Amino acid sequence: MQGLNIKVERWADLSADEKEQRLSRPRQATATNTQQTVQKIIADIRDNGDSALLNYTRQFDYPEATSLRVSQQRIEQAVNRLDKKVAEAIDTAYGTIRRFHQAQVPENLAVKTIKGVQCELRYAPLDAVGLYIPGGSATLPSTALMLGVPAQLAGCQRVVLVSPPDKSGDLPDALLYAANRCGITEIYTCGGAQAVAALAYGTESIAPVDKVFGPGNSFVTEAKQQVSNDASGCAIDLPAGPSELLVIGDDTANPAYIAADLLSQAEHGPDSQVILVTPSSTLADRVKQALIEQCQQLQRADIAAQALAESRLLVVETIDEAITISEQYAPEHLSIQTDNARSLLPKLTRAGSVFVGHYTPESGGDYATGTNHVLPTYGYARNYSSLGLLDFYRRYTVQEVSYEGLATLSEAITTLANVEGLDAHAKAVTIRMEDQ
Ligand code: HSO
Ligand code: ZN
Repeated sequence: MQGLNIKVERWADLSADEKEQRLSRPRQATATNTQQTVQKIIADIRDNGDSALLNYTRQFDYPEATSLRVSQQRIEQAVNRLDKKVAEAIDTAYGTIRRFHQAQVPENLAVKTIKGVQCELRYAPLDAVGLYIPGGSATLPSTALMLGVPAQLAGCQRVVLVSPPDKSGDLPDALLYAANRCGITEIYTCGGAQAVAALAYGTESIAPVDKVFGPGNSFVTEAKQQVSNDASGCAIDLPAGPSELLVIGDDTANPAYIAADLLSQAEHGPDSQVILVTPSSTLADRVKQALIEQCQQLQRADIAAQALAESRLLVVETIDEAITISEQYAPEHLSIQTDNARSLLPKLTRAGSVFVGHYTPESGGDYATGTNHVLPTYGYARNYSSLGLLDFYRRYTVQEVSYEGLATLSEAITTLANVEGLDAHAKAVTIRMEDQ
């Protein structure tokens, strides 16, 4: 493709500033007033409920919107008429995602920390969860599975799915099929900050939820941030941003495979970022060539080309240097296409999801290997976890102490209470000890 702006750079030739710049995320196309806009939308939903929600839906998504809830009849229609092949693909993905997440079901545990003292860790599913599925240029039934399967396995009592309506006011059959597969019956056609606000605070027709999950544009992300900072709002999963992929490759890698992987993330949006780090300058040159050849054949060539403009092909001295760069960048997705790729795993932990070897395309994890595709972006892989079943639970503790146990601990408790100048704390122990 002419004008495809991508160059191979030798890491050692870059200055410290240039190195930092190459590993910085593309600036978010977030308008400075996003924060205020979202604030206003949230306030409006809190004050005016459904009527505000419908107004925004008419303004941003579907001018004729008059209702929000997707009827059971419409869900059944989608289930019955969905193309068989698509239904089977969703069923396959449902199966693998379910198997991987089923294995994550937590077990309560009990420990005797000292004679007569039992401490327990218990898990309870969140009561009500809201799943946000973005609309826009690509419809994402796969995201409905990534959120719906763990919500179903955890046993959340209420699972609400929201997604902005398309130009005809509808949601895609495949999305409704995937939701139905996960046992979701409460589905609303609304999106954006207004949908997040409705989930967090409730409206006449949507009862509030305890936690909102799912990716979205900068307005959705900002709304999630704001409702989670408010004690009367709700919890959120993780800050999600534009898609990212970092590939570490060596001479054993196939440049066409790597180019295909880089493009698979680049096609998500103009702000996606894809990076190759390799000790082989031959590989870097070939990947560049393959990117040019493959990009022009894509339906979303324009989007991918824009993302490639902010992407990097970096030539380093050694695989260890590639590892250091990856750990510093902390990509959402990390693909290792080297000889004996698995042997690098112990050194590569800062990534949302890792794809090992030449036959593990990143898109496999997006759809059907079984791992979750809701992952920390923007470097959050340094301190946030990938979405998993546990995110749909609350964890809390229980303790039970016998007279004997309290006698053993009384000295420690009362001493610490006195150190902190908290008499009543000490007294709550001594009063019991004096009793016998
Ligand atoms: N790669 C995306 C998830 C996705 N891909 C959905 C295709 N559909 C997460 O970064
Ligand atoms: Zn993807």
